[in-house]
Amino acid sequence: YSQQEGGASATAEKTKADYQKVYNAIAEGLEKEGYDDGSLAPVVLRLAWHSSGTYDKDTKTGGSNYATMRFPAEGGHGANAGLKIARDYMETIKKQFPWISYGDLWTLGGVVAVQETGGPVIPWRPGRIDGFEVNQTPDGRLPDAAQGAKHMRDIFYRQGFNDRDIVALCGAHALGRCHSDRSGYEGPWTFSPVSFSNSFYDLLLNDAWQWKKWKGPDQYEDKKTKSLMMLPTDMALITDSKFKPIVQEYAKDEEAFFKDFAKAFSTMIENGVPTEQFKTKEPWNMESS
Ligand code: ZEM
Repeated sequence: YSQQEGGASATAEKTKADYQKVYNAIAEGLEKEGYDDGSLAPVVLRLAWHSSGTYDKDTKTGGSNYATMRFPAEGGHGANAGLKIARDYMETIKKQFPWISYGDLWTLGGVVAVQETGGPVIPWRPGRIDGFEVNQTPDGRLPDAAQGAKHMRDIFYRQGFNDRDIVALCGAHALGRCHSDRSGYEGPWTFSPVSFSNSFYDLLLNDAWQWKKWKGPDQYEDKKTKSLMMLPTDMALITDSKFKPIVQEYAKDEEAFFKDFAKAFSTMIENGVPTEQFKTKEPWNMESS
């Protein structure tokens, strides 16, 4: 790739300013008229999460290090349906900055998506390397929305998270929507799906929810407008007696949610990356545009 920008200096040490340029390029292209709610931010965030959430702390496999969703087997896992849209968008950024690894690119995309939709600053640093097909993780490491609290704990404890982290991370459902042609589920969680806020918790607690009557998978709809949705796993956050008080706290205190989300998500996108691979000792706060 010697003709490309960065080609001549492909081996030179990159600085925070170089990564800020990548951040800015990702941010610039997120808006997309006619696509969903007008932004690629939600699906780009979902790519960062699904590329990181495969981590297993016991075997130290999975996680964002090797970006193995590039390969057909992992890319084809049911949970990853629809994420090609985000990977294709990221490929346009990779063309401009060929020196960045896919793992760094995709996790930085998650940071951009959160920050540019009004969420907290997510500490991030580079150092992930591109892996091989042999590094792919087996299917089944990501959560199944049809299940409940026990399954959520199984999946997130495996990644080293606790109950508070689980509740905070699930608040990302303030962003985006479900697509019947991807997961089978349908609809957004909030009235402002391109704005990162604590409104997921507020709606979950304070709206009345009922089972949606339809041919699709079991999901909830709000009684009042029937335009919002909750997954069975979302509902488990208020039926489980340990999760519920945390939902109540975040519904009242957006600052507490932002702080806890930033910490948990920053950890999630570093899981599985050997410490010595990171190019800086401390993560950076990238500037929002
Ligand atoms: Zn989600 N998520 N997620 N999630 N997610 C969907 C969409 C999005 C679960 C889940 O099954 C689903 C986290 C946790 C969990 C986002 C971010 C994060 C969809 C809809 C499903 C079914 C996919 C579709 O049809 O397009 C389950 C079961 C979870 C935990 C128990 C965590 C953690 C996230 C980030 C930190 C985002 C942003 C979306 C919206 C994607 C889009 O395209 O709009």
